Amino acid sequence: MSNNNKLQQLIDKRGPIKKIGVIGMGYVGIPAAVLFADAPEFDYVYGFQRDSKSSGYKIGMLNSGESPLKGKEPGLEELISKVTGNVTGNDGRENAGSRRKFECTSDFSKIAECDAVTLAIQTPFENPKDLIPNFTPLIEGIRNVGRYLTPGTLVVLESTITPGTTVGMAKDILEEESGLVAGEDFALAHAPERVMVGRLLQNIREHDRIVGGIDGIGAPNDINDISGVDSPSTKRAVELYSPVLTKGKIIPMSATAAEVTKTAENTFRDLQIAAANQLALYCEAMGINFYDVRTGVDSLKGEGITRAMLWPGAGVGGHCLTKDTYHLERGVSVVAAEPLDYPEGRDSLYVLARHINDFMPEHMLTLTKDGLARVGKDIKGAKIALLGWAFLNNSDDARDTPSEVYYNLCLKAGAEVKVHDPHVLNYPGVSISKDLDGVISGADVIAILTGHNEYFKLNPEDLRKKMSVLSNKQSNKESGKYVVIVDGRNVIDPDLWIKGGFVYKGIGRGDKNSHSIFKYG
Ligand code: SAJ
Repeated sequence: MSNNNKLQQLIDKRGPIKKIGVIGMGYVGIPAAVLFADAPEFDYVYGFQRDSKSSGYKIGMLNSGESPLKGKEPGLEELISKVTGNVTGNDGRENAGSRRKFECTSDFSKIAECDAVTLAIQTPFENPKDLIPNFTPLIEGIRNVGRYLTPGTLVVLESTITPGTTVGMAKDILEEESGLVAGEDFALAHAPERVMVGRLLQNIREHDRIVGGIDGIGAPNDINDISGVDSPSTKRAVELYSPVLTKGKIIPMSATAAEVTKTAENTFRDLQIAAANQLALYCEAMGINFYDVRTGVDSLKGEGITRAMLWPGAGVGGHCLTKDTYHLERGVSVVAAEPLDYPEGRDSLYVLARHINDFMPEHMLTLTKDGLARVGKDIKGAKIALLGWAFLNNSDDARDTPSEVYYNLCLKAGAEVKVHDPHVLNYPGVSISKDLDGVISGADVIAILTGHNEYFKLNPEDLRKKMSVLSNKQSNKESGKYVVIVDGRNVIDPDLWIKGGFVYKGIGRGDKNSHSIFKYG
């Protein structure tokens, strides 16, 4: 009997998936678990969470129907409440409205009861320079699964991982801990998450879902070797994810192809942003308006013709684009099925894109210094109002924010910096104010790092009144009374501010960055 049949027989004997385990109660695991629990096809879901000092609190919160996730997540709290049986029925009796189908627990031995187990544990890079991801938390999760793994169970990795991890490290650990053989005794797949904070449930339901199982077991390149796309592992993973999709479709492939898909989709987004950033720097150097060029390029339409030019800005932050390129780069050496054929001695295009995006906060400092020089000031001792700490517009997420890079560069250059952000409540080592007037008053420079809606309402006259800058008709010499405004997110109208007596600098605005300084007041 070929090994593929053995696994298929085990799965058939076990019958349809009824009990599911989700490891890692974070912004990926929680919505995934409650969506599984809400699907009528499944009977019960365990959410596994270590009872650690930092996140053990989630267990009690989830079991009482509350979401431990910050920020607005439409429908999530209601769904948690429903699947934990905390919704009272219309006759007011407790639990009359819903029965418990989800339970958060730190008892990992319950994995033995599960037909399918998914792992959604973060894999950050300690330091992108050496491309070594910190897999420690993920490895601990995989070990826990291996310890309680039973024949016929499906294991799925949802975390973003270096290509080659599922068929490599994960398979090895699971086999070592369980004594079972992947693809023969248990099914193994990768189904990368594609969720974005603020729309977790919607993303899982509506995005297409990449599902990649390991190949069916056979001798390498054996004609009986069922490639991942239709191996028993992939088929079982398709059974797991299909019930939670509404608009989304399942896209089956091999486990390694799924890992490359996830890392490549973010690598390509980072590349597109870098292409826009480089063109913006060129436009500044050539004294033209990047946004005119973008409109022009974008006008080239037609079947199969697209340029999809993205937007230049003060930098690229967040947990996805800043690291997934390095996962992909590392994957090429980890998987190494064939020698890589690539232009000798040339940097990877993708890593170069990362360097260009990481350069943008430095460019913001250059614009700041150039603006101050126009009013006869030096960065040393200058007072800078930094507007926007979050890495994303109208978000409180500050992970890997470019604002921090700019902030540290300004401090290092001897400036004083005050930070404003309407959404980010706190950040280690940085005081963030909600008082925009307070942050701006007395500033020599206003630097816009994030495109929060609030900043689009700024106007020069209003600001001038608020600032302690003399507004009487003094001589128009370029003296300290002029204030510099540096726009890192194309938020303000340059002409309005230049006429309002500000010294303007903007990313991509080569047409305005050397404007004549107007008398004001
Ligand atoms: N950014 C630019 N120019 C752009 C777009 C973004 O400078 O044209 C900057 C943003 O300011 C931010 C960073 O890039 O600092 C990342 O922005 P993002 O819109 O890519 O947001 P993320 O990091 O949350 O990316 C997520 C990713 N989703 C998942 O990994 C599931 C990404 O694949 C999505 O494409 C992206 O959301 C999205 O489209 O919203």
